[in-house]
Amino acid sequence: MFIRRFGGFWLVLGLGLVSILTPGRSEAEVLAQSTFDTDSDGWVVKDLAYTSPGAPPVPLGTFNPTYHGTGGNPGGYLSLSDPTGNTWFWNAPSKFLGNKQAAYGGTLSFDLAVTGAGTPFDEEDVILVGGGLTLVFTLPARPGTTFTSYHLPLTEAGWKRNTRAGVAATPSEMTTVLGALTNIYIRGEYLLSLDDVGSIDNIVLDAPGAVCDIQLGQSSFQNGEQISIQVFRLGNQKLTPLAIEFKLWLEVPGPVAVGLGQSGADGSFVLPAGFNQNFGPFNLFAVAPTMPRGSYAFNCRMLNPVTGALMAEDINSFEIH
Ligand SMILES: [Ca+2]
Ligand SMILES: [Ca+2]
Repeated sequence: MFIRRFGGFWLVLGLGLVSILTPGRSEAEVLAQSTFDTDSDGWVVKDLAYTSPGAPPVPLGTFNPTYHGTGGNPGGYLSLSDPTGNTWFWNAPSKFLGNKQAAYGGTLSFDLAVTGAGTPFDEEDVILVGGGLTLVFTLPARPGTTFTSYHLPLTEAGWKRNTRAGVAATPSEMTTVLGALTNIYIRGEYLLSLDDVGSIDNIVLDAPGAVCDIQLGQSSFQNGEQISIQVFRLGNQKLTPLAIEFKLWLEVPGPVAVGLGQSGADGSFVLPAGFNQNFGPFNLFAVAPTMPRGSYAFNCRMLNPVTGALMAEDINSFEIH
């Protein structure tokens, strides 16, 4: 039944129905987030030991990052120029800490960018400390020079004890850490040189819920290039089936957005418990000379079909030059 519904959704995608929608940011299921709209939101940088931060890490120094009001993904973001020969990490403020057991089964998301000419090096990428335990996670790929989005599962999957070569974490260890979080460290430095700059935006700690995750292959496109969608993930992290109303749309230069698909307003679009599928990669369309130049966005949103409450959203801006 789900597959049939999803097939119907793609049929709608092909028809290209037009509607007007205004994007916003999701607050649903969010336990804590920093999007840096006005300031650094309490984030600081901690220098940890190179080549091993320790378990738990012992910070060697504290630095205040630079706040930028524009140039983020979108809006404001933070950056830091490599200050020392140690390895520096973003250090979460108190609203991300304490008892966050509700995040078990959910997601820790953030966007990172790194510039510089040095040789990349490996170290623990994300470190959770709490309840007498240290759990670490290795990112699937290093950040690029433009913002790269990461979505880490807050189950035991992929997490190790103490070091990135450590034993696999257990479910009870993850719930223990999440129940008494004292630190979340996210590595900001990936290059051995001292010319590197790391940036961060959109840190979000989510309780389990609906997932729509879109990731584009690049952020700007020219004539003849395909708008490539690398990741198009739909999911339900809950332990029970979840009815959603799904919307997919394209923002184009000008006031009118193009609806590409919607499904489930009648409650008939149900994601099975634990559903997690990436329908990408695929190409959205090729850039033609007749298309308006400017800012576009390819976006998805999931709503509660009864109340209309926002359950998940992903806004992905790109430019056509
Ligand atoms: Ca931002
Ligand atoms: Ca460096």
